[in-house]
Amino acid sequence: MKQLGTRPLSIRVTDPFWTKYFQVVKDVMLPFQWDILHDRASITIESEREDVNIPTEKSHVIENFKIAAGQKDGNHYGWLFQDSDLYKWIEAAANSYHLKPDGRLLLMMDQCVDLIEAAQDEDGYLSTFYQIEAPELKFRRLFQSHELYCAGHLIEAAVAYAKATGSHRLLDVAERFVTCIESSFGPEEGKINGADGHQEIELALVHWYEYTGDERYLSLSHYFLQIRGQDPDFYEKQWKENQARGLETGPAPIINLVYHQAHKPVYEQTEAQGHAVRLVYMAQAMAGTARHVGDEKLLAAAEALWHNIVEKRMYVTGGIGSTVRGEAFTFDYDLPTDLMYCETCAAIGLLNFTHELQQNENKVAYAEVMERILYNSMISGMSLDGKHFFYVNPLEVDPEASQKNPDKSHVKATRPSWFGCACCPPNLARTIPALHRYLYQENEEQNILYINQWVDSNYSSKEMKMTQKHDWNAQVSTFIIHNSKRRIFLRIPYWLEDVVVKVNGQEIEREITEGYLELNAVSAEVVIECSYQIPILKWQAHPNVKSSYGKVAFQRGPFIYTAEEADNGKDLHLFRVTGEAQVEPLTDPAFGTVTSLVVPAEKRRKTQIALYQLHQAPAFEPATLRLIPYYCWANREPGEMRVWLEDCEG
Ligand code: FUB
Ligand code: ZN
Repeated sequence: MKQLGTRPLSIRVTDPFWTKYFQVVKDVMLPFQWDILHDRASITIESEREDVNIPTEKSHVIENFKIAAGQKDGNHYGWLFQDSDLYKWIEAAANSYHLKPDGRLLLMMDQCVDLIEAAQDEDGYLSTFYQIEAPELKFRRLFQSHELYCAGHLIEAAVAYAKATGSHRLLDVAERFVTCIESSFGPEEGKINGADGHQEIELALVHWYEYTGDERYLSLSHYFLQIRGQDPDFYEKQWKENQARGLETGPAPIINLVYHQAHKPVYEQTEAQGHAVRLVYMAQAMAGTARHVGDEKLLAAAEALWHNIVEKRMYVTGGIGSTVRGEAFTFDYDLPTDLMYCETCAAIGLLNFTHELQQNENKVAYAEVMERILYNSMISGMSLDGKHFFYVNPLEVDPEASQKNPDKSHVKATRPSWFGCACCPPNLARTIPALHRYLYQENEEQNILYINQWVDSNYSSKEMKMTQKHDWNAQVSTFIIHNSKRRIFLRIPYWLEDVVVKVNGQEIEREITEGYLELNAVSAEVVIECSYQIPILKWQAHPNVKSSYGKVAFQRGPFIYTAEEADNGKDLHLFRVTGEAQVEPLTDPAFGTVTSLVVPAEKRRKTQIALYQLHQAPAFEPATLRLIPYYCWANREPGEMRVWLEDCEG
């Protein structure tokens, strides 16, 4: 492989809100997760939902690799995709290292690479479960095997590691695995003509192509997307073939094709159905592959999926997945707030899918959805100490119901340290230090730089340099642009009002077109200063959203707000909002100082004793509700939480 080397970052995030998270990832999450992967952390691993089959005894990830490498004896432990926890950890470490090189991190990553190299089979195959437990079933149980899912995470880790360190060692491992995959999959006689039950390799191949320019990876991604759902019987046929060969396959599986998005060709999938993470990973790959190969039909299908999600199936927090059954989408406007799934990985998947579409065509709607996820459904997935995580991100919690109603066993009131299925924590660790990806969008053909997110950062390219800095208390933002050869489109967030823009001290009056202000910044240094108000916004849901209709959800800046028992006492369902909210700083050891909202409300008196009584007019007492940013919830003592509040105007 030709040496491509490191990729210096052209964007540096300096924002205090986010740099605090980068620090937590580097100083806390990476070492903490490292210890867990090595089974030396004293933590309790929890089931993500009530299910005795979830492996919660240990992680065993490193052990699995050691056993596969022949360095130890033993059995595989954990999910079929346990390997992906290590790949995601490496990607997280590489992304962190890219922000700031660190000798210790490099050593830890290199140690992982040594182990992965050692575990790889001669022919390039790599999946510790199958290597240890069932070599005869390699690539023969694709509906559930996750072999290509893990290959995808290996590729993503390898690309991140190469970009950050310049070393191609892990890419070489990935290359050997992909060569093995290419020789096993394809339309040719004797090969497997189908795709993995969990999409991931497709999007990773797109990243690999973008790093190397090698079209082989793009073709393979295109192939896996094109073959998906072409033969709905593919997985069943594989199983029957195994049986015919006398292979130990276990009882006949029930294969839900919709869950795997394998019920019809991806070109025809315009509604988000099935497992949410799988869907968004697939859609991300569709958008990326389509862009590079010029497959317009594929792009149109990806766009249709995106519209269906954000217009009919996304929570106000940016979360997706309405049911625990199959961790899946359900139907339009079905957005229950207390039973939902809203997996952290699904939020990250939608972020990346949206970002992929943004690279096809910059649109303000994409920037807004990415922002909604980043500040809400994504970071709510972790506690501020970096050692506790949510898999499921609810919009309404009653801890007693979570404990005693088995249908709500997935809706946790506190963040566990780790899960039997640990997909989410390392997903957060790899995404947070990659924040810079989502801030700007270049359009070379039209010579435009879009400033999509208002995040303190420095941007530099051969066409220009710029710095953006925000003082949210003073309500002033400054963008300093040097020597721009680009046209600049500055997104004016919908959550600002009375925006006054000055260019080099001169107020300008220009129309905001489709969410952006076009700026002329050709001279040596242009200083753009924006002053504004940050109003408190209220959201209402479409009348078809039965769970939230008639209620109100608050937002200020990019943050959705929520009420917690810690500030308001119990029975949040008995409050109703009566007036306009005010901002008030709130300091708590759990989250430092944040802007809280104080909302005039009234609380229904609980005078009724009988379970049912003939209707009487309710009595209310005056009250106030204090709301905190949603991402801060569950950092204090466990209690009720509620995003959508009863509204007396509802
Ligand atoms: O199957 C691998 C990962 O585990 C999925 O992406 C998550 O939803 C979790 O089920
Ligand atoms: Zn997850």
